[in-house]
Amino acid sequence: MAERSREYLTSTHWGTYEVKVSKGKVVALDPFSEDDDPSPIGPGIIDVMDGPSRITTPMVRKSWLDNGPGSNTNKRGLEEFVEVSWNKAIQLVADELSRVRSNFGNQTIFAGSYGWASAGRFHHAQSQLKRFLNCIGGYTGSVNTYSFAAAEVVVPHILGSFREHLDNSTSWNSIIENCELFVALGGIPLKNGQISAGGTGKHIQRNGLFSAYEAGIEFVNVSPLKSDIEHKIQADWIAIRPSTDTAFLLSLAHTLIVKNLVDIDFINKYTVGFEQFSEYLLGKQDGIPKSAEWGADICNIPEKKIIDLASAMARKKTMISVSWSLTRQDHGEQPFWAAIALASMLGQIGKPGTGLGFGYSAMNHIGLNRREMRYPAFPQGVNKVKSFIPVARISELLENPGGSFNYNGKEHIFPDTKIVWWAGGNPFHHHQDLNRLIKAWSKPDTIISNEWCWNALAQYSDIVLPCTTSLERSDLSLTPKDPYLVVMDKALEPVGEAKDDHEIFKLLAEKLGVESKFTDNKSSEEWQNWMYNRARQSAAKENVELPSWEDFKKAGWFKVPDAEKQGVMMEKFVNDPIKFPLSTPSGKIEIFSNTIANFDYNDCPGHPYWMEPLEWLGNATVNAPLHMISNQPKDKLHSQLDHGAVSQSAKINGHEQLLMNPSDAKLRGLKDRQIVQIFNARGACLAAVKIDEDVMEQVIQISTGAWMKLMDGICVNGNPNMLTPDKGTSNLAQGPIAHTCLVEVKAI
Ligand SMILES: Nc1nc2c(c(=O)[nH]1)N[C@H]1C(S)=C(S)[C@@H](COP(=O)(O)OP(=O)(O)OC[C@H]3O[C@@H](n4cnc5c(=O)[nH]c(N)nc54)[C@H](O)[C@@H]3O)O[C@H]1N2
Ligand SMILES: Nc1nc2c(c(=O)[nH]1)N[C@H]1C(S)=C(S)[C@@H](COP(=O)(O)OP(=O)(O)OC[C@H]3O[C@@H](n4cnc5c(=O)[nH]c(N)nc54)[C@H](O)[C@@H]3O)O[C@H]1N2
Ligand SMILES: [Mo]
Repeated sequence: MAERSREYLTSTHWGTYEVKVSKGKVVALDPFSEDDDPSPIGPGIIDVMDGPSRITTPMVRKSWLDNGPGSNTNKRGLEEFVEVSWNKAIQLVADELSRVRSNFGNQTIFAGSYGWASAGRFHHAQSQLKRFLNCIGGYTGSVNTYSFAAAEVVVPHILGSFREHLDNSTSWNSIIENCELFVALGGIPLKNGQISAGGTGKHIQRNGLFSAYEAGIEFVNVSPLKSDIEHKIQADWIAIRPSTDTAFLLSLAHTLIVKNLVDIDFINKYTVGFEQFSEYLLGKQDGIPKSAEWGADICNIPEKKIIDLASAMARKKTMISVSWSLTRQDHGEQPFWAAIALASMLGQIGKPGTGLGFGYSAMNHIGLNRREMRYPAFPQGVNKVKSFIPVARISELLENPGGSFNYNGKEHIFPDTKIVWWAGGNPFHHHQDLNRLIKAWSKPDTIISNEWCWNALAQYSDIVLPCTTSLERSDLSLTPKDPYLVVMDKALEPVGEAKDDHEIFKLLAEKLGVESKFTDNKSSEEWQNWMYNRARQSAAKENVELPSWEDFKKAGWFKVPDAEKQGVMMEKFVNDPIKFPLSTPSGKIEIFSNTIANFDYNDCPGHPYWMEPLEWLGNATVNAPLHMISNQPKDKLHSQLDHGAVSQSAKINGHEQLLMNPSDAKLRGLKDRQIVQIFNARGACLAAVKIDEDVMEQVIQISTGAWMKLMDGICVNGNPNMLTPDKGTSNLAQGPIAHTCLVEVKAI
């Protein structure tokens, strides 16, 4: 390649980097000049670009290759693979697609393919897969995310939309200028703010949080983990029992009523259904007032603390932030609904720096005061198949063909699944109760994956199609969530025989006679040019002038100017509820929702409601006395780059760390750095103990992301999803409930 006038640039979900290449190898990923708080995650890719963990040729599981689809499917994950040529691999996949489509129909192809893949607007693996399948009749897909499925379904009933409010969260600057008290359920974990889906230019969460602290704002960290807010912020730590936030919020709301602190004007003007809710809070029907005393008992928090906090929240300019993790729990709809009700009662929604926020520092774009931009995605076409699953019902889909499930007021049927196809996600990372998934995984005839590294997904497939990483192809990072548009340079030739996902689907499209439908007769470069120019046109409508494609490519990046005014969530509605009503049936905040009440679900009534979670410290047993929090890892994104040097350096003898309170360690005679087994009735994994007072008693914390590697049925690397329960949040959203999980720990 010719000499370049600048370093190669690349964009990842965790940041933008300058890539240094020497003798055909990546030797460094240096921080982007604009980023004063770069994430250390980036260089984690360097040592795993090639080597034994890289998939370099198409591979087929031996029984499948010898005997065809459906052969020895219980040997998935155990059996050897045979290397095949690309020609052969494409032929095998094309033949299998034709067999299944003509015998069973396209709905038997499951290609929800949930996952984060890599940044880059064009080489987005899921979009490529879905466009291809839409060219040949479609597939069964999935709806919602693992991140906050419960909120995605319930919040639109309450506020008219979830995404709109999330994407227009009140800016950090507005908080800094106006807020006095910041109450954070689930903390403000800077580890998570390293990430933003689709690319991150400049990391802003640390600066936001510390500037708020320096401005004198008081922070309260309501979380089982003290470290969910940096120690330097000196937050008041309320160590709440996991999965009890709804009870905590209800008891704050009850306290406001009995102390006459409810902002009745706000309630009357902007909400409906407060009456039903307050009857419930006061215990008019069930005889149980949801008082501070009641909440104290459930959450294991002193009653006085709840009363004092409620008063302080009413007295001061208060922001309530609810972490997304609160939705990844049994009845995960309720904490968000309860928080919206509480914030309404305080009457500070829609006002500068106060009210409500969804997960500050869950990602870098929350509170980032960016302009609202609209950019095109790689068009997926139209899916003719209408069957779908709520994303976390994957095991049930495979186990229960023809069975029914409830979702958001309707009943649906699980189709029969013959082919499962994953490109850009890792169900053996993200799904709960992996032993159940492994069993269900043996049902389909064929499992296909596009992957670049030999993780558990690749190992549990029949046909593995090796794809490039973003360092081996040109792309552009273009996401409305971040003001930086970044050229992603091809820094390296593809390793081995790896091909871009687009190229893989193009070959398949050619084989099945739909090539020009798939490519639209555009090359990859032409597609990128097309997407950029479309973005340019839409930016012009917002009075933002993006440089020409050529100038953009030359410069390497462009920053869209910040929004002129500090963003305030729901400001328009609060300033003028008649002109800008919410898209709810009443046009107002629905503290009581008739729509949801009419669904008549016993696990999701018409207003915020405390229901005991499936597993919590309130029903802990001698066999499972500890609550396990499996939160997001600080040194990687989910399972991505777990095999790389950055993630590996945080491990203890190759095992993931498990944080445990000194008293719980003492009770079990465990020492720091000791290798232990975490177990419950569903499964087990190994981990290394780290004794830490930052985690409350009876709770343990282990990050997600360790690659599943089984020995005698136990994951030796420490994947917590061996233990988590696989059940929907409720009949409403059917979201995942990973954070609701009881376990025991023992020495090995
Ligand atoms: N216990 C527990 N489980 C959880 C959570 C939790 O809090 N606790 N959190 C959940 C949440 S919020 C999420 S979002 C999920 C995340 O789950 P996933 O998004 O499935 O996790 P990733 O590891 O990011 O998976 C991305 C996969 O894409 C592959 N990949 C990267 N680039 C490319 C590419 O260009 N092409 C192709 N074909 N593949 C590529 C990577 O190698 C990787 O295997 O996990 C969920 N699971
Ligand atoms: N470095 C890094 N950053 C990430 C990711 C990653 O994999 N790595 N993943 C990204 C993705 S996809 C997502 S969806 C977001 C998720 O963002 P979050 O949902 O915020 O992620 P978590 O780390 O699971 O949870 C945040 C904190 O909530 C606390 N918590 C857990 N259960 C409870 C509870 O019952 N009550 C209370 N009050 N607190 C509780 C935990 O102590 C935890 O540290 O993070 C994103 N950011
Ligand atoms: Mo997520």
